[in-house]
Amino acid sequence: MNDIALITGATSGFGRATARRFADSGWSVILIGRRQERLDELQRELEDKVPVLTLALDVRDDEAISRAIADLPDAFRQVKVLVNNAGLALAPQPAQEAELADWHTMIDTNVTGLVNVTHALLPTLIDTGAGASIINIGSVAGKFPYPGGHVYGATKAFVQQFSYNLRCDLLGTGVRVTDIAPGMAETEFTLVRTRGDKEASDALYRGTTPLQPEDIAEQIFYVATLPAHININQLEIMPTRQAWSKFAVDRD
Ligand code: NDP
Ligand code: 8X3
Repeated sequence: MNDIALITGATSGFGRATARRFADSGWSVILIGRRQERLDELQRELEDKVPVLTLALDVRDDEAISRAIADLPDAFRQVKVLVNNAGLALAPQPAQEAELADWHTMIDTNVTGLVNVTHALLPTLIDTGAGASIINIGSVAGKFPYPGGHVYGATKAFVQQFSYNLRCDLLGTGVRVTDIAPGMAETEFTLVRTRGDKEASDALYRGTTPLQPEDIAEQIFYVATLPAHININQLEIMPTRQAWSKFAVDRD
């Protein structure tokens, strides 16, 4: 039987590239996202290679998530790798100008959605045991504050600490946990963050060399396929052409 990976946010960016990466190496994939037509498209692309199950779900819907996991068909039941990737940033403006609804959406997706899927799959992953992995997609924004990062960065700080705390509780089960923290990567992320402003999105990536979705997919696959006795706690990955900046100071 093939190894099985469940990937959230598989309709775009890192998640879609990760689905392709695992399928290329013969893994069965369970793909979660809200956009059915994107899931169908990816299924058509991959199903000649490997078994593919698509679940058009919103990770914020805990009941739908736990029902879908409980009802997984036998051929997809014994999940070995969970990639908690679904997530988004909204409201790039300063905190004092952001809509409360956008803050809620980020928390509901990046925090609540991630714990919903994790909670539903933990018994399976523990049953899989040695070699199983939870790979959570955090961000450099969870470690380094920047203007406009407010709730987005805070949700990614949660992802880091939740990942570390999970490791403590899963000690002895064989289940590994990794927080992958990428920097600037060219996906639909900025299009979502700016509510469809293609020019702003293109401008952010223009004239530099951002990470590509395949770069992160390769790291996710690497972490997931290391020998079972190795746990990468965190991987922080930036483009070579991105670095930190100096502190800002308010002056008279
Ligand atoms: P994309 O916008 O390209 O992809 C986001 C994915 O998340 C889509 O597949 C989307 O699917 C899914 N998603 C969003 N909300 C939900 C939801 N409520 N339920 C189910 N799926 C959802 O962005 P990225 O690939 O860049 O983002 C993936 C992850 O990487 C996110 O967690 C992001 O925070 C993180 N990240 C991104 C970086 C970047 O610079 N791009 C850097 C660091 C971290 P659909 O809309 O179909 O539901
Ligand atoms: C996404 C990367 O730098 O836009 O998490 O916050 S950044």
